[in-house]
Amino acid sequence: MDDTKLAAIVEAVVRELKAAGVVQPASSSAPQPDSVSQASAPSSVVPVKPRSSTFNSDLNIDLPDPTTPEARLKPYVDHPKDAAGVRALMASTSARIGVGRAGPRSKTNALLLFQGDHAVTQDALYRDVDQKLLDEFNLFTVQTKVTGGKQEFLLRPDLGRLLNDEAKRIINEKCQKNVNIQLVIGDGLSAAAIEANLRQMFPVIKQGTQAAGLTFGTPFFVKYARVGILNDIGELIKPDVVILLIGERPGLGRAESMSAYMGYKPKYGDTDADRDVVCNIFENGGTNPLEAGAFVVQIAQKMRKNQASGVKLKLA
Ligand code: B12
Repeated sequence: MDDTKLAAIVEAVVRELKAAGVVQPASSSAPQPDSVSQASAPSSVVPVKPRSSTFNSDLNIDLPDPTTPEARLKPYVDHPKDAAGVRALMASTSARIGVGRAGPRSKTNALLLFQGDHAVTQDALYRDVDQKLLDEFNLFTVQTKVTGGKQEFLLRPDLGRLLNDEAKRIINEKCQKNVNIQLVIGDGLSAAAIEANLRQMFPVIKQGTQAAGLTFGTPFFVKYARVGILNDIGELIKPDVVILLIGERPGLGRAESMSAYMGYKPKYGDTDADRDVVCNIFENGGTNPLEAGAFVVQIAQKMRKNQASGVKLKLA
């Protein structure tokens, strides 16, 4: 496209913006060399000067925050046959429906919302659990065999299932052995999940265990933990039941979901078939963390009674 055609297009766009009141015409007494209005002057050269403080401040290109609950539920389908139906469908699911399209592409709003939600997911995955929270519950930290940071943790799940030698030494030194219930917290795949739920769930599990007349072992935190870490912990502490609170793989816009994975006398070679899970623990829409705490203690008692967990417990 030659410069003349381009300048004509720019001129037409600016004329429409002015007509719509988005851009104010520049005052003749105060020329604004960098403003959009200058582009309206027919010219064979397209203005490419960098923006400066004199850029027309009335031109607002910001969209409203797309992450508010109202914005998430707003339909963006052009001319829907059944507008109320689209709204009802959107309200019935957290799936991204009713987002419309701009030609073959996403609308800007839908794209921004996706990028925002994706950023929440990335933050939850790559961030460490707040040390202040761990201190609040006197949790000491040990680490798995992951040595290369989060990147290695994500690429090598096998290493996240094994305690390193230092961890074994510390646990042997600090933890009471042969307890009824051993509570362990692991970062897993979401620091946000632990931060959102631990404050509520920890006391319920501790008090529930003690109220049931059971011994509550020395709790601790495992960095770079996967579910399979249950086996190493079972071998070291020899508890009846291990409860592992761990961050679930975050979904788009859903990073605060935690799980409690549990096993009866976990040992080397145990698999997920030997374990139980209470999942989707979060407030407002998931399993409430207070209720989940009580439920987990009930399951632990059932495991002790039947001396089994996982599939064996279901068959008992
Ligand atoms: C990823 C995932 C899987 C992956 C795990 C592979 C992997 N290495 O990550 C795969 C596809 C294999 C899988 C399979 C199954 N899963 Co799954 N899974 C999930 C998911 C999406 C995330 C789990 C997570 O983040 N864990 C935390 C991280 C840190 O754990 P990890 O160590 O990286 O991975 C371990 C766990 O994910 C565990 N795991 C995964 N699913 C299940 C299910 C059960 C019952 C147990 C005990 C363990 C377990 O297996 C991994 C290896 O040890 C959850 C959804 C959720 N909201 O949690 C469902 C979820 C946990 N799975 C579920 C189910 C039912 C299953 C299956 C039984 C499905 C089936 N009928 O075959 C199988 C059995 C799993 C097994 N290992 O024996 C349910 C559990 C419901 C319940 N309360 O019992 C969930 C909650 C999904 C759902 N909403 O229905 N799963």
